[in-house]
Amino acid sequence: MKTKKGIRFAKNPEKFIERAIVQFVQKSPANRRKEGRGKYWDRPLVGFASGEDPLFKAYKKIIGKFHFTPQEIFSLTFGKKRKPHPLSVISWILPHVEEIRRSNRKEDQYPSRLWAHARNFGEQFNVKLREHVERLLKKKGYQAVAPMNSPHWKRFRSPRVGWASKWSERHTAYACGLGTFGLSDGFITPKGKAIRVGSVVTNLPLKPSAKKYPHHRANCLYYVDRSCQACATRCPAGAITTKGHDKDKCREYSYHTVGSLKRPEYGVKITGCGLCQTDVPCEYEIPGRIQKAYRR
Ligand code: B12
Repeated sequence: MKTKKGIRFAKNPEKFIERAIVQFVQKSPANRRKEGRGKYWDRPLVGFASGEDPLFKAYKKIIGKFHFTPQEIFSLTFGKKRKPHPLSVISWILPHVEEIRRSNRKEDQYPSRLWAHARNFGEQFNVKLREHVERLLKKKGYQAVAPMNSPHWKRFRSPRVGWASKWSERHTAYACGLGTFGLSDGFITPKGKAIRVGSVVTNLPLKPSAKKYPHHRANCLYYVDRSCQACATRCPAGAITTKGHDKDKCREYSYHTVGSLKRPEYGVKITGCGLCQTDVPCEYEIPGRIQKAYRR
């Protein structure tokens, strides 16, 4: 089977999968806005990691024992094999389209209606994209699971790291070489921080993507030279300081203050907030100064 541009699955499975994800984002009706014209998501970035990447074991310490390794979620889904197959992880970044980012940039207290719709309907699209990738791999004879679509996935408050879950899309994207964390905890990629993330674990062998960044905070100006705290200034909840991100304050604001009190005005169940993701130097790119340093 070939994609429209003639990429053969057997010859180049990484390119084939990347192309399939790009095409789904471009063509799926679920990525068309419910109100007005346009889309939620622009062209995605796609990366790959080995299921045996030592980072996944390290996440047991960095996040908590509860965080699945690829092997754990795969075995829970498909049963334990005596000799486990080598696994791969596919991760993608969905950048908000310019119009949605622009609408949120203008706000200083609550998210724009468009942003709230992207949080609600755009994540529904992300769920469909995870299913699409699972189906595609099954059609090719491989097993695949999107941890966030699995009944085994849960979110909760851990005593040590606060709000967390059994599969972190951002830590997975970091293992796939797609970006790094910022002062706000936001994940900063070559397409910026105004993004959402998704992933799938499979027994299809895939070549891991290069890891371009020297450490897990390398794309954030604050951690490079303390020159920026724009996300902290933007946060209407006072949840971001030089000590980092107060997840309880952030959650209280985006779920309670915006999510329940203002919900009727948005007409969607989940609104998000995302002011820290827009009108900041890392909104749509890795800040220029950091990019230049990578080129040297
Ligand atoms: C729980 C949750 C929340 C909680 C807590 C967020 C958090 N920091 O974990 C609350 C309710 C506060 C929240 C808020 C928002 N969320 Co939220 N949330 C999640 C969810 C469901 C789980 C996150 C999780 O498991 N985290 C695990 C914990 C441990 O991660 P952490 O504390 O950030 O990790 C830190 C340490 O591990 C540290 N670290 C220390 N040492 C090391 C070493 C290494 C090697 C590494 C890699 C890291 C590391 O790095 C991190 C940063 O400090 C994910 C979906 C998913 N399954 O991933 C979405 C997700 C994180 N949320 C997302 C978004 C968009 C938001 C909002 C902007 C709301 C909105 N949509 O408008 C806000 C603000 C987010 C922010 N500033 O982080 C996106 C992230 C987009 C981005 N650019 O980062 C995600 C990935 C959803 C998605 N599918 O795209 N969210």
